[in-house]
Amino acid sequence: MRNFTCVHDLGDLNNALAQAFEIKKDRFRFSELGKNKTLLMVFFNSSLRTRLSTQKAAMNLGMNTIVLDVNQGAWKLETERGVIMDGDKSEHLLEAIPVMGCYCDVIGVRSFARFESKEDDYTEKILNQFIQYSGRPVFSMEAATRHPLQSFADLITIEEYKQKERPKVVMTWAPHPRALPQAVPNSFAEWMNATDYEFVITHPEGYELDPQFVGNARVEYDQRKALEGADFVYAKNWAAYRDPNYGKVINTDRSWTVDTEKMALTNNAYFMHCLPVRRNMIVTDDVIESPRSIVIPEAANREISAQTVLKMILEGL
Ligand code: AN0
Ligand code: CP
Repeated sequence: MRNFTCVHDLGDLNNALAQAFEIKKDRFRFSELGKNKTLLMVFFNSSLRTRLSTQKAAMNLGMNTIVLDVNQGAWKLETERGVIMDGDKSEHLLEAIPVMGCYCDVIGVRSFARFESKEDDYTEKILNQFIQYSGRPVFSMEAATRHPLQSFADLITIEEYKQKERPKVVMTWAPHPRALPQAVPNSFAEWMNATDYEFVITHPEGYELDPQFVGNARVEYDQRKALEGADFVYAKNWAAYRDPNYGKVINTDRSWTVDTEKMALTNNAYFMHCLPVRRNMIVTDDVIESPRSIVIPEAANREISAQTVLKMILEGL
C-alpha cells in the first residue's frame, strides 16, 4: 500500500482485519520491519489519541518518529497558491511539504476541515498536496472528510464485541456547542457500508451527510426508533454539511444526548465514541461509565489500526 486515506486503500477488508488481529496477538512480531525508517507526523490540529497511538504503533515496528505541530514552533504556512505573501505567513506549503519529505520515509497528516470552503475541504486540498509533493507515502491522521484510522479501530472493536454475525450498528448525532467536522461520521459510515452489518444513521433534520458516505445506510430522523434493537450505539456530533449551512451548528438540541433511557431502547447495546467527548452534551456520565461503554478499548485499538496501516505501508516501500 502506498497511501492510506480511506477504507478502499486497504484492499480486502477481511484480510486487513486478520492482519490487525495478528498484530494484536503479538505487537512486537514485526519489530524489525521499520528499522532505520522514520515516520514524520504532521499536526495542523490538536490530538491526544492519534498522536500517542500512532507513535506507539511506529515504535512497535521499530521505526523512529518525529512529530511536528505546525502551529507550535514551525513557520506559519500559506496554503493558497498565487497569494502575495506580505502578511504573517513566512513559508508556503509548497516548499514545506517537499522539505518535510526529505527527512522521513513515511508521513502522517492531521488536517481538519476548515469550513471556509466546502470545495477545498471535500477535495482534500491539504492532504492531496502532501500526497502530490512530499515524495513519500502519506496516511491520514484525520483529514477534512475522513478519519480512517479511527474507523478501522472502530471496526476492530465491533468485531471483538459483536455477539451476532450481522449486528445492528446505529450512528447517532448528538449535541455539541462548537462546529465539528463530518470526517468521523463520514468515515464511520464508509467503513460500515463496507461490511454487511445492519447500519442506521440518525440525526435531526438539517444534519444530512454527503450522500457518497451515507451510501445504502438507512437514515432515520426519529432517534428512539433508530435505537430500537441496536447492538452498538456510535455517538458523534457533526456540523451541517448541506448548503447554505455548511460548517454551522444549526441546533444543540439536548434531547439528542445519549442517556440511560435511550440506551434502554437498544438490545443492551455497547456505547462507542471516538473521543474526545463532552460529557452530558453527547453522552451522560452514567452511560459512558456503564459496563456497556467500550470507549477505552475502542481507543486502545487505535494502536492496532495504526500499526496495521504502517506495516502495510512499510511492506510497500
Ligand atoms: C474532532 C472531530 O470531531 O473531528 C476530532 C475527533 C477525533 N473533535 C474535536 O475537535 C473535539
Ligand atoms: N479519536 C481521536 O482521533 O482522538 P484525538 O483527536 O485525540 O487524536
